[in-house]
Amino acid sequence: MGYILWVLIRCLGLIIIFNNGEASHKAYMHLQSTPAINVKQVHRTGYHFQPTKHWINDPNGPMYYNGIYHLFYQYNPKGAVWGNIVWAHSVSKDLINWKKLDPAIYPSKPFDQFGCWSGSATILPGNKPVILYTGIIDKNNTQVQNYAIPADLSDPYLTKWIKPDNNPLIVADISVNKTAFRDPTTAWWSGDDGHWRISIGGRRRERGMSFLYRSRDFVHWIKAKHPLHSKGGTGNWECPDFFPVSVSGKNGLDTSFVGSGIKYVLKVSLDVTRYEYYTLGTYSNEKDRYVPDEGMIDGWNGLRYDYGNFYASKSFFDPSKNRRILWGWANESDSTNDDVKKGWAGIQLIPRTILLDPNGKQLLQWPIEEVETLRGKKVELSNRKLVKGEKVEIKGITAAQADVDVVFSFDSLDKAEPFDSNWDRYDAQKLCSQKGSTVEGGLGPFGILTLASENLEEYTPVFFRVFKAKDEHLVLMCSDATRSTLKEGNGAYRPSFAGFVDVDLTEKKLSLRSLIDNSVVESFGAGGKTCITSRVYPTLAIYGNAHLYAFNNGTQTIKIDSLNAWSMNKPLKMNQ
Ligand SMILES: *[C@@H]1O[C@H](CO)[C@@H](O)[C@H](O)[C@H]1NC(C)=O
Ligand SMILES: *[C@@H]1O[C@H](CO)[C@@H](O)[C@H](O)[C@H]1NC(C)=O
Ligand SMILES: *[C@@H]1O[C@H](CO)[C@@H](O)[C@H](O)[C@H]1NC(C)=O
Ligand SMILES: *[C@H]1O[C@@H](CO)[C@H](O)[C@@H](O)[C@@H]1NC(C)=O
Repeated sequence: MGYILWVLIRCLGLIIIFNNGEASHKAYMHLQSTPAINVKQVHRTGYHFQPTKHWINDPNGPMYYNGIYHLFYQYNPKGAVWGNIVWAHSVSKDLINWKKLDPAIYPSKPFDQFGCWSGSATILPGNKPVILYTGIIDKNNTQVQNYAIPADLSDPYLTKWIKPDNNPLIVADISVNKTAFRDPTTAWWSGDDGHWRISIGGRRRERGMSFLYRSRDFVHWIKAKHPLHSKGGTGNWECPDFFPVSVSGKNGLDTSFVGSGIKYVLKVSLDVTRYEYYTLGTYSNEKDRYVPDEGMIDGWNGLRYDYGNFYASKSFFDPSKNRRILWGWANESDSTNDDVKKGWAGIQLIPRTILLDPNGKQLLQWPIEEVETLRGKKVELSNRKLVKGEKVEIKGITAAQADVDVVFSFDSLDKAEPFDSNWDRYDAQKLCSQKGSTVEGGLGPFGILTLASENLEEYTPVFFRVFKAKDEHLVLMCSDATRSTLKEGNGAYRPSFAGFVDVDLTEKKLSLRSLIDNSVVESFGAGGKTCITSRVYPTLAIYGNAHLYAFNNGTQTIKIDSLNAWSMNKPLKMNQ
């Protein structure tokens, strides 16, 4: 069962790929313990969560406990590539200002000596937090599930964590592939039968799977006969997240909530595509099975949290504001070589609140309200027409670090381009690569140009384009990194990320909000129905030389109903 499957020689030297060549994390052995010599500041974010240096990936065990938000995350303390992973730990009172603590969990025991991978937190009755995480126990990448508890519940920051000796709690039985058995969820409590449940990601051959385990005491766990859910042909499932959403309410729900008027969300991170997919469905306590709603697409044509750089996300319930908050990780889009030179790689995206769309068919995500406290200088624009080929500069704010919220309107849908029936309805990204911002259209492309240089040598457009299909209009939303940088880069990763927006066009309006932060553009279309995150590395459009425009390249005149844009401040304390 060798885990070293491919050994490639590249310009960087030896690269070893885990997991049968599926993406996961490439291990650049010789760079794993090469500390950053100097940390390059350009392209570092101003208001996103980032440690001062080195590699980060998955957010882990987010929770709110006694007035403090905790964020743990996968971190390499020794270098800017994946490796030496520990659970780094930061705390905050407002989800904006962060204080860095010592790593909470790191390899030290037989049940985790080869790695402390992702997991979740649960607050047990009596207000007792517990973390479940995946431990790697040997060189063959064998995965087990462990728990850790705070050493001192009276320490407001829960600085120290203990890994009791009765670990591991769960080892793979014979039916489970033990090298694809990881990322336990927050536990939920079913109410009637007195059992806790958790789910763990994995696979059975090419069938992606979310295993289900039950326990009465949180120590003895028994695998349920059936997984919570599975789907053939989707490959390994990582980082499952399972939680209820309210059908009509405006509040988030605790993971253990039991009652009527709810739907469930099952999200999985597909290792094969490196995107996250979710379905909405029902879950019954008695059967202990999750069933996606009729019409939900289960697999990589399905709904995504984000159509760009967003992976391994995890949500938690925040009882202080009765909301469910989602944390997601964005990796870099530059090369490993660049990451080593920068001395850092990976950011956590701005936390998002999650609610069910009133249409019941998808989720809505929106940046947490706290991010608005960072808004500084504001500029506004309203009732501004944009004819074909026109663009207007949004001046007076720091365009490299900004929050932009705009509502576009148009008088008619008549000029929407026909949607060719040969196009793949599910490959929005391909369509966006053919119908980019420079390709004249009818209704659209219109939107904003972020991180743009003065003469548009570089820019990352975020825009809509409306098509007329047989009996409906299709709204394409793109965040296109193709022209984001002048930097040479054969084969560099500069995707034209895109998704369709399931929005009612009766009012002939489309809204767009983008959080722009030096090397990241996080965009929310139509109030958070479709979200796209891009990582980009401009060479000219940096700091004070970045510009922001609104544009229209379609024959249909567009109106900016309202546009509000703010310079964004840095938090006073970011994880120093
Ligand atoms: C790892 O796998 C190899 C090949 O199957 C086996 O010979 C070896 O004993 C395993 N090592 C451990 C520590 O499990
Ligand atoms: C077990 O999982 C690993 C990692 O995803 C994969 O490489 C291997 O092929 C799987 N084994 C089987 C029998 O499916
Ligand atoms: C609009 O289209 C023209 C002509 O193709 C192109 O030169 C211009 O760059 C486009 N604008 C944007 C923002 O892409
Ligand atoms: C982020 O980096 C790009 C470029 O290297 C890869 O193509 C993506 O697969 C990767 N995404 C994740 C989630 O690892």
